Amino acid sequence: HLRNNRDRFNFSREMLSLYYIQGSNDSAGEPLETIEFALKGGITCFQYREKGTNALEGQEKINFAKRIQSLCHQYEVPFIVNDDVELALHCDADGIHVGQDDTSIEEIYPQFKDKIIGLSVGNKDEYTSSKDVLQYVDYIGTGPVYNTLSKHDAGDSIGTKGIQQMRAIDQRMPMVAIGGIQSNDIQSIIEAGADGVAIISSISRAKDPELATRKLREVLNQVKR
Ligand code: TZP
Ligand code: MG
Repeated sequence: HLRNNRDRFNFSREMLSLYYIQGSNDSAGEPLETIEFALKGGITCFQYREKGTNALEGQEKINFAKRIQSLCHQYEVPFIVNDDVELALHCDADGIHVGQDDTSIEEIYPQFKDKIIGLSVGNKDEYTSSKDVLQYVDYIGTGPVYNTLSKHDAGDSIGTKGIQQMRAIDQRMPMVAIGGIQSNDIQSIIEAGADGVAIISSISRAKDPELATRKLREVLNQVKR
């Protein structure tokens, strides 16, 4: 079945390898510039996640999203919107990512038939309760693997054990690991069965985000060979 945005980004699990997430207030440096550094460094997917204090809203959010989107497309990287169904449709984003407490997959699926759909599934229990909708989902985000400073309500960290458990329950579902991940963690996370790593701060708050991205990418290339 064709589950892509006008054939532009045919979803593949390789897309999850180095999945970068950022909003307007996650970066040490200028937000859009930081995203461009990450794109230059070799991220394989981008998610626009606008949260926290001073989060952009309304037209400002739309304008920022569009600037990011066109940057992503210059680098041929899919642009996925977190949570905001209206924004994703308005921008004609390549996909949407929702959490367990966001708009339900049943509700969004009909509007996102030609787009990538990601769902946060943090642990075994969430997997069980999401079972019915997984048929509509292209990938799951699992974590937090480690402690994170980037999400206040992230819940208990599951470690690589948690990733392993999730992979044992479902051998096929494309899965990206998230939460406190740094380059040293990548090998064990991939060996535990994740297809890739989703990262905010170890890129966005790095002294040199492009170099940090390159290093993460190098490790992934080595480990996934
Ligand atoms: N969901 C679970 S942990 C997390 C999200 C959005 C934050 C990940 O950010 P970081 O800085 O890579 O820990
Ligand atoms: Mg959410």
